[in-house]
Amino acid sequence: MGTMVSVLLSLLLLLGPAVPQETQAGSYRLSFLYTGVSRPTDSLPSFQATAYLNDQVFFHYDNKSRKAIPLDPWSQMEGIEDWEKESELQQARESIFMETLQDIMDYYKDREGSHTFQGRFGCELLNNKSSGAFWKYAYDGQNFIEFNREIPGWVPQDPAALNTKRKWEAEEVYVQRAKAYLEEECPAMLRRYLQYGKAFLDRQDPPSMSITRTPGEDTIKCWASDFYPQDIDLHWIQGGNTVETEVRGDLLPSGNGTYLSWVSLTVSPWRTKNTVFCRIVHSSLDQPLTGL
Ligand SMILES: *[C@@H]1O[C@H](CO)[C@@H](O)[C@H](O)[C@H]1NC(C)=O
Ligand SMILES: *[C@@H]1O[C@H](CO)[C@@H](O)[C@H](O)[C@H]1NC(C)=O
Ligand SMILES: CC(=O)N[C@H]1CO[C@H](CO)[C@@H](O)[C@@H]1O
Repeated sequence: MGTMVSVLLSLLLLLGPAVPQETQAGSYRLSFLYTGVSRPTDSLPSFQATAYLNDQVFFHYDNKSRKAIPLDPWSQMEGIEDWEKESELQQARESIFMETLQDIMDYYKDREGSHTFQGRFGCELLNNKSSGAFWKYAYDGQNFIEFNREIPGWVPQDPAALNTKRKWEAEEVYVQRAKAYLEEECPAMLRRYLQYGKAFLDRQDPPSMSITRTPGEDTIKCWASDFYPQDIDLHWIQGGNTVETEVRGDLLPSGNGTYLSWVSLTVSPWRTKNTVFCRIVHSSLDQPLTGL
């Protein structure tokens, strides 16, 4: 039981999910996304964890490497984290997380097929003050259990989660630990990371524009690439008026933390080259970019 307790404590200390979202000015988020699957494949490890600072991937851990591996530019920030310790922490969390997945599958006698367990947790700072936190789990895509800081305690959202709640609240200190993680430790970690990485998160990378036309198709595309932050306004103008967007491409992280987006336009005879142009508005630009 002693081992169980210390593992659970470290789990509570460390658990958190994160999903990339836009953040308002002066607001920063540290978040974690955990995914466990009952049927791992070559490309899908049984367990993986991704940590984010705002919408930027901070580090990645999985059941194959068993190591927390920071991405650029974080990997070059000497002292931002002790990666050996972080790896050990993720290993401890992995075992609790996978044990919980097993408990749920046992409860439902879900022996067949592939099952997924996900956890998301994290915290936010607004003007250096703790401004939000969350900690929740989903089983096969359905809400499973969530931490409520007011109660404080775990709120089951699924019959099997009653057992999980019992386990995670077996001692009052577990609950206090989870609350303290969200309200104190996580914001403190985030403050520390910001000492190293605030400038990177605050950076303004201006988009570059390009127009492409696929031969044989009657649409042209206006691309904005390599920009940061994510929020962008990209549209076609015809005869001085904004053309209602027909098709817009998703914002795709380019792999180095910048984004890519496009908007297409059907070329018809009345839209001549001279009257149609593309316009990009982004926080990094004093003046909108225009062009064809
Ligand atoms: C942010 O808040 C922490 C804790 O309240 C404090 O120690 C730190 O000095 C603050 N930092 C800034 C830049 O205000
Ligand atoms: C990001 O990657 C894109 C495409 O690989 C490249 O064109 C761009 O210069 C890179 N931007 C930065 C800031 O490294
Ligand atoms: C390398 C390694 O530790 N792999 C582990 C991944 O997870 C499975 C199931 O949880 C373990 O059986 C492996 O040992």
